[in-house]
Amino acid sequence: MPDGTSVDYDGLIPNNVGLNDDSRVRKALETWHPGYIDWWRDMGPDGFQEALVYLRTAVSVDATGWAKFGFVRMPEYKWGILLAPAVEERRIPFGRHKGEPAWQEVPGEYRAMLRRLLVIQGDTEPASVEQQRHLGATAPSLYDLRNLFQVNVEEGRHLWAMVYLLQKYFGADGREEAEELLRRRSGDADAPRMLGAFNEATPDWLSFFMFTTFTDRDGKMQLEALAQSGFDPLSRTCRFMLTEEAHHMFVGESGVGRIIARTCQAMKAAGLEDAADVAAVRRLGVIDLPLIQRKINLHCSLTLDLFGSEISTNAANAFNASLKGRFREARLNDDHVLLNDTYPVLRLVGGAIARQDVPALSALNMRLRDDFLDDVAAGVGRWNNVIERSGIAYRLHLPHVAFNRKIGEFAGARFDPAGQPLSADEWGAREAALLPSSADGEFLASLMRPVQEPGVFASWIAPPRIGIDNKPGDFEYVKIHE
Ligand code: BYC
Ligand code: FE
Ligand code: FE
Repeated sequence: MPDGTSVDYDGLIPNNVGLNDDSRVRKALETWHPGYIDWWRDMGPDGFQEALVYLRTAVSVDATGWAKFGFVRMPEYKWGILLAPAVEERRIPFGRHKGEPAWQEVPGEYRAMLRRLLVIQGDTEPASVEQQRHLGATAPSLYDLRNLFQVNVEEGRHLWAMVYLLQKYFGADGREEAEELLRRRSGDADAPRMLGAFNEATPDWLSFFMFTTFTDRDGKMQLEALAQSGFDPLSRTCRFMLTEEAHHMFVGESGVGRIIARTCQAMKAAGLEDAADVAAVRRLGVIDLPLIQRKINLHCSLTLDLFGSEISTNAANAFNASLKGRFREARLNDDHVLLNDTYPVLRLVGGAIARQDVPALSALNMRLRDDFLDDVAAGVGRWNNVIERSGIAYRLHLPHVAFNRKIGEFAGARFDPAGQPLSADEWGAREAALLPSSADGEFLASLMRPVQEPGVFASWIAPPRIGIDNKPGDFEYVKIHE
């Protein structure tokens, strides 16, 4: 039996799940592999398949030193199946089965529910790669290009993680789902990805950094909730995915932070104090702060939709079944069963926003969304610190949860980012100031020019403080023409 930490790195599929001794699953995965590589070549980073990229690859699940860095052509990346080490005698931490030994097999009565969770999780991973596939052509530096590709190959690995669970534990159904995961396409009219935000375009690098700040952070929260699962293989898979996820959020948050820093620096150098003087700021070749606010409004509201409805029996059932827990379940001070608890939720009552206490089990999507908002608010606070240190009077805000929603209580209702109701006319008059407009898109497109000289950065973004893997500022992170 594999001990859960030693990784077999020599075969086609690096793994610490003992694939060598499991010929059924190994064959299923080896059969799936060529289709995955075809998908990666068709739908992965456009134009850079032959480039040598300085990537980290997971080679161990040891908390210290789990990755190694080196130049790799992306189609040759070693996508491995890696589970975090087993916790000995692990017991289920929540729900109806709280206290029972964690399951090593899927309980029959929960097959359908678990399969659905795995498929939805798996679907988002390749979707994000598809959404980001054209960004390489306009990367503001080789450093950023490399970070994009790092995120992309790891999202590819996250797809492998879910496909492994489907193939290992769901037989023929799992194999079919694994094929479907390669068939659906982000934004496709006939076979779209499953969740709304994963069918949106990622047209420019500000969008990419916002996506990795907000939407990858939904990934973090959902993985944290699934890492609690009574189904131990899922718990271990998600725990290891979370170590990679931290970098995705770093890419996003530091990317936006560097854009803000550059804007403030250029404004100061030009003696420009008024952030609202957008035309003057844009003439400096940097991105105005009000546009950054509009991108926050868009990406935050799209991401809030990913948490599902405020009141959800799906979420209650998944928790009751001990399949999907809460953020940091073990640190919460309650009975972890929640049959007698309530939780406050914002609802739409007679056109107005009202706070209501509802049964806690039905409000689990909200609870996770609240934890998400706390987490992301800290990031926005760090962006505001950058602005404040520059001496420019401007603050960025998260939009109200009722703003621009397509799922749940506030779907289709009109509220401004402060949570004030708007008439249809008022919305029409203010929309261009609240969400990115086509003129914003054209301006951003005009800035998106590739910079491929080592150590050089586009006009609109500051260099990072330190390099990846402590490399010097002029390190050639991507060798495009090798
Ligand atoms: N779009 O009971 P409700 C990541 C459907 S991101 C379309 O409120 P539930 C990543 C819903 O399916 C993390 N449909 O929802 C990030 C249901 O349909 P049925 C991904 C939606 O089930 C960046 C109906 O509406 N992982 O990893 O409680 C880069 C009623 O819904 C949407 C997960 O999401 C939507 N937004 O909650 C790469 C974890 N929302 O059943 C990767 C697994 C709801 O009536 N998924 N619907 O046909 C889940 O836990 C849940 O499925 C959700 C939805 C939280 C997504
Ligand atoms: Fe992921
Ligand atoms: Fe991610």
